[in-house]
Amino acid sequence: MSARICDLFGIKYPVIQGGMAWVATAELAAAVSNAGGLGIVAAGGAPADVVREEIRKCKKLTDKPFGVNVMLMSPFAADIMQVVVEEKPAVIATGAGNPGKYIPALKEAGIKICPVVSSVALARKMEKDGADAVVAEGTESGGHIGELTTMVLVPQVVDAVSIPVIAAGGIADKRGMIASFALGAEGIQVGTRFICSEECIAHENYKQAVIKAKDRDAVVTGRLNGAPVRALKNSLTKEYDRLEKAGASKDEIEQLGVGGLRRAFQEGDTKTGSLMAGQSAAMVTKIESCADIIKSYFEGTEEILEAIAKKSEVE
Ligand code: TUI
Repeated sequence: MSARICDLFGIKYPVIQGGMAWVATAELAAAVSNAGGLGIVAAGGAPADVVREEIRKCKKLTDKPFGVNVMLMSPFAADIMQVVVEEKPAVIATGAGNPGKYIPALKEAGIKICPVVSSVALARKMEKDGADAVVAEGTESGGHIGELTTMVLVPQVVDAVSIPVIAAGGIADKRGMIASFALGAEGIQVGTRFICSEECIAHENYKQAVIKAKDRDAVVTGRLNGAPVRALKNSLTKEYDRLEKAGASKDEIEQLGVGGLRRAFQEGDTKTGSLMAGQSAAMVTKIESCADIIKSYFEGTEEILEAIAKKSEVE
């Protein structure tokens, strides 16, 4: 089944790298694409000219297909879409909104469209509007998140659409990948584990924070103001909670987070930086190359499949 995803994107392994703001640079995206997955350059909150440079840099670092993720809450989203139409990466992924109005121009440019969705309704709408695939992203993910878990979202999206579904959220090893395939997904999106890749240029402190994280360390802030974000617990997340509980205004709370990702990614500020990461941070134990990370999802899968066959035998 994964062949549909591999054929669609022109890749060897059905592994898509998550479009992590700041973290998903040209270096990371090119490394994932060179290793046979689909690397993604994330626009995050960057202006359009910066995104154009990052796309051009990625083109220099790989001759394999890669994608660009546009975060639709960005004030620059429309300008970035124009850049994407001009630069023509193989794939566009979107997050944090409905990309419907951009789809005709993207299709016209021959770019494959793969929106990230956190609900069945948006998945259906995206298929109707012409998306080529959807990423069904569970609440286990890092960054801006929806409500439903990967376990319940993926099969519902699979039942609702006939385009390929890529599972995301908490898929940090081959067990998660096989479980995703059991749910009907045809590919997986991996984010958090790629933060801890050799090729990711995030500050070493950010990577070590992910490696040190335990099961309940990836917490959600911003639930009350309607923009929930998952990140590793630190002084910043505690201050968010305090302000929210004290009834601070939306503006005041948003102000707190300004520059947070940059502080974590560039300066390695693990206290007041925003260390966005998914729940699977606790399952990431070392820094490896992107090629080794991808390989680890596909080596030794037979044992798991044999064990599943035994456990699900009917007498
Ligand atoms: O977009 C993401 N994850 C992100 S974006 C991001 S950048 C950021 N920086 C600072 C503060 C906040 C965010 C970090 N992480 N994931 C994909 C995703 N999309 N998750 C949930 C959604 C989503 C939510 C609501 C998609 C659509 C939607 O509603 C659309 C509609 O109109 O129905």
